[in-house]
Amino acid sequence: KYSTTVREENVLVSPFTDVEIPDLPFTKYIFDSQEKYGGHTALVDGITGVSYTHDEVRSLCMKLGSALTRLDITQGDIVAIVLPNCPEFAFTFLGGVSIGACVTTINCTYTAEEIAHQLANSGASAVVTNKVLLPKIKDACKTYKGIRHIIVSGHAEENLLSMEDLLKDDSKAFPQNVQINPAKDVAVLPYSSGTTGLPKGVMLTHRNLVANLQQVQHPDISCVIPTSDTYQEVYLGILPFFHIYGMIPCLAYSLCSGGSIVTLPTFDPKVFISSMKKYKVTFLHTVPPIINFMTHNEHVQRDLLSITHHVACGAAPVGSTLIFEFFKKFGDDISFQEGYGMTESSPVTHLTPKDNLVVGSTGMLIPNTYAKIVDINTGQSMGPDEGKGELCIRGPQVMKGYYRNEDATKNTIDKDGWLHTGDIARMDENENIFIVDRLKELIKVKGLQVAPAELEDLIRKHPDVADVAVIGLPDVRAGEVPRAYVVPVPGSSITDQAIAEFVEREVAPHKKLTGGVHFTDCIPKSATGKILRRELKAAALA
Ligand code: 4UV
Repeated sequence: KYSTTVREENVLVSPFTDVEIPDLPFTKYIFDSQEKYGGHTALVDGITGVSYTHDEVRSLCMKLGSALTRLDITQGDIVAIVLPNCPEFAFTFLGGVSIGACVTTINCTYTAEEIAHQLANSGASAVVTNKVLLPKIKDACKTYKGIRHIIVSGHAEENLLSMEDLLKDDSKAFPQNVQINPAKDVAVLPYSSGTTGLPKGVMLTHRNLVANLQQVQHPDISCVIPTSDTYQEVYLGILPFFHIYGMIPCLAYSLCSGGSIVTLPTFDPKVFISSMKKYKVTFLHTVPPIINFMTHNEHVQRDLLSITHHVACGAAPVGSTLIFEFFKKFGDDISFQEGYGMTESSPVTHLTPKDNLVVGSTGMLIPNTYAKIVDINTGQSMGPDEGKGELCIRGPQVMKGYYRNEDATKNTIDKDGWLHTGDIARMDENENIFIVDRLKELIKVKGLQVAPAELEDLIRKHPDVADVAVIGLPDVRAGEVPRAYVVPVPGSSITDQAIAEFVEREVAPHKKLTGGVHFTDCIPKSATGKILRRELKAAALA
């Protein structure tokens, strides 16, 4: 429709010099980096205080890789991890990927049904979990029969495999000659609903992940103080490792840059505050609800950040007002950085440059990355200050595609390699990006994804429901919350509470209909039957 020159005219190029992307498997990249930091602490279990050095982490990952190999888990197998943040998550994650298997990470607050769905969709052959979550996994395995091994951390039952035993492996079965093609082979398979529909497996190759780690280490962007004999960054691993933000910018970055990461399984305000102090956290990754909590909670005092030199925030809009309030409370000498990206881009595409925060902007393109802002009606790419449009991204961190879903892949990555983010952005004259709206259906609750289509499919199963639409509404604490509009079947006396409870029983807590259930006569739809969510949202906000 548009000539190449026109299409390419308004392509934005990163202002930073390109970085080199080593042609290495993801885990070799991490393990090689770790060699430099051998005796430094790498992982600390924030609850038990048990810690591991970088040398120990590498060795335990290889033991796990060897043990998985003995279990006949090999290149191409899918290993599912259903664990809260803990050192064992890292051992399994890197151990599995290092032998050429692909790891799919599952939200550990999911119900058995939700877990079964991801296990089945990914075709997982092994699952790693802990004692507490085991009953849910067993239930999930009644629905999905493809699991050959369940590995349990924390004293397994006799007939199951114990993580502790696997970690005693002598490493001798670790496959030395596994051939990984970094550009083609998929290392991790996190799930995302993308711009529409149900959650899909996002195929991130070894190269995608190595690229993103290299890109964010560019000296004009990275706020990390290098590890030395006298200094080491201490990160708080509070964002879930199953989500791309916790997995790559937090966990993997810490490991490859010689940091120490303290793992916490859930966000508990008291434990968060005490761990910040106890472990002397220097570098804090957050999502907007954590910034909101720190800014407005009376138990959080200014001195909580006395050791912390940097706070990063991303995964959802943080808002200028909150940032200014945050600075007012904690002082504006703290370095604050906002990041933007998606699971489909490994995740980072934009970061605010070091010492150059433009409040409200999610920053500039990171190295080796290109962007354009496309008019949603004409498809024409626009220049700075020409208005808002859909943000599209090209770069080495863009996923290979959605797993076993060519249609969704084609609808998201166009033939020229542009990833259509489904986010509406504008740009200022200095090429800072501002995310101003979301074109896609996605709802973000505390930075985590909720796919309206998934909740609609579930609610439609209720015998009293004739039709339904789910939208996200703004919420001070969670960022957004899901609300359902329901058309009851004629003559039904179903209550809003009954529907909310029906949903609550079937989904993870962050997907609950906290935004309420509203009854209506009809759901607004386009001529092709697509739910007009924007109309519902506009009416709700009006
Ligand atoms: O797929 P996902 O769940 O991925 C993420 C990624 C979080 C990141 C990425 C890069 C960082 O440097 C970082 O600190 C955190 O959450 O959801 C992707 C969608 O989340 C919204 C946007 O709608 C994406 O398409 N989103 C992510 N970051 C921002 C954001 C942001 N800074 N501001 C507004 N919306």
